[in-house]
Amino acid sequence: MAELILALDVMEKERAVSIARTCAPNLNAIKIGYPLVLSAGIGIARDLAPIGLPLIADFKVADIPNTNRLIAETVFSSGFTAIICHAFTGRDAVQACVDSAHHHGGECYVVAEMSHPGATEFFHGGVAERLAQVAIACGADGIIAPATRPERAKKLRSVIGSKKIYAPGVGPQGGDIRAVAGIVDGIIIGRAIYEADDPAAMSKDFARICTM
Ligand code: NUP
Repeated sequence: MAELILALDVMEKERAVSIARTCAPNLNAIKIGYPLVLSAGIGIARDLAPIGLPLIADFKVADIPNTNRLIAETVFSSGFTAIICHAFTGRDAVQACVDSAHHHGGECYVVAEMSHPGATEFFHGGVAERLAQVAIACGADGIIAPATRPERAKKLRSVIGSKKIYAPGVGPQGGDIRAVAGIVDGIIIGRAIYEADDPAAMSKDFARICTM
């Protein structure tokens, strides 16, 4: 059984809140990234808070430890409950995000391998496995692995054990939810839900598959 996480990459605040509200009964969390935060402001976390779902800040934080810490502090004091960071920056930089997250009672997820086709240019030859190991060494709560490559999610499962795997890439990126739902802990879905004629009905369908 996997969680369903809505990737809310909608640019208008009112539309974002409305879609989140209507899909909420079928969701386990909402993921917000640069598109919505840059257009609506970081206060979007407070606008979405009444819905009562965990809010994941997908900022793929990738800076020096002090800057990562400053970003993470802002994320958590703005009302988010989890943050996503990169790990190619090294263990100290990831640790800054994990420490800040845990200090605030939140979670930190580390990108192990990305879902788009170009990701294989650098994420190959054991790189993702090493990034997943950094996540474990830092005490992160889980990793991001591609729903577009279920065999890779499976391989990364063998590296991270019972830590969580959240997987984006279902729908327009080509991933099939049925192929990954049994492997990962959460499926991240954006366009296939928020661009649907009926986002609530579509999220309900995905949620049903997640629980099968
Ligand atoms: O490897 C990744 N792939 C990916 O698509 C890591 C991500 N964080 N994402 C995000 O997941 C991406 O930025 C978007 O917010 C969401 C997928 O959206 P969609 O393809 O379902 O619309």
